[in-house]
Amino acid sequence: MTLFDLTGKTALITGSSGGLGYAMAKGLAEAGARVIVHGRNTEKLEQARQALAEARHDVLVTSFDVTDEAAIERALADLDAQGIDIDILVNNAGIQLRKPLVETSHEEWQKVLDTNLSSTFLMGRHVARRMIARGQGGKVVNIGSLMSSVARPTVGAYTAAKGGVRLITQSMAAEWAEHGIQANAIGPGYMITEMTQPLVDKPEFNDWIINRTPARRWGTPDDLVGTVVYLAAPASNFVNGQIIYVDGGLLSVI
Ligand code: GCO
Ligand code: CA
Repeated sequence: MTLFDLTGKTALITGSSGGLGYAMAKGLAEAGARVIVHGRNTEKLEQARQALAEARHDVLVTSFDVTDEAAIERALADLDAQGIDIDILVNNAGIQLRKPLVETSHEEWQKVLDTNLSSTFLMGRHVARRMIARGQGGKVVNIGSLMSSVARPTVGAYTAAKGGVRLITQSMAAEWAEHGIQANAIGPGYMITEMTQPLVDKPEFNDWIINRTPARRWGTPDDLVGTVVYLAAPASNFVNGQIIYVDGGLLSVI
């Protein structure tokens, strides 16, 4: 088994019918994993499945609300019934809300925290219980953000949630490392996706990113592939509770 070979492993990536999630699913498949693509939009999900199947990858799909624990349990029970074990869980599903805190309603706050943070707890809880029972270890990769450690105006709920992703990752490491499970996080910088396209289209924001990022460019979803394969592979078997920022150097330079 080479350090980066995922052959024989099954990876479930939440929110993977497009954007960062799809790029990570494709990268994990290219490293040999069977991938379970997840999303709520069945049309986008089918397109993702077809694209991966045409590239001759072993791909399955599943669709459920990551904030609905009963739906999660049903989806995982369905995989159990097919004898499918999840070896690698990538908690990627998330939403953004760009609004000043003083204008953010409690409902809006709750939805962002549920989708971006509670989902990671719920998926982690139900998958780790299976990994621990199976006794073969496993990998959990939680997708945080630059906002797991720094803030900017108007993304307060998202930032609080992504800060929580960083610390729930450390909590997972604290409790699950002894079971051979490595739980780590990735903190994507400013990557071009549907979520950030409105920012790319704003000349003043785009200029700020180019000048503020040492690499002088936006990231692309493919910039995450190497890091997610590393954290899903034997190469990271003694790495736990870490967050790796894939941000072109932005966080390291004032
Ligand atoms: C924003 C962006 C960021 C990025 C990403 C950066 O409005 O500032 O949406 O939050 O999405 O999370 O790491
Ligand atoms: Ca297996």
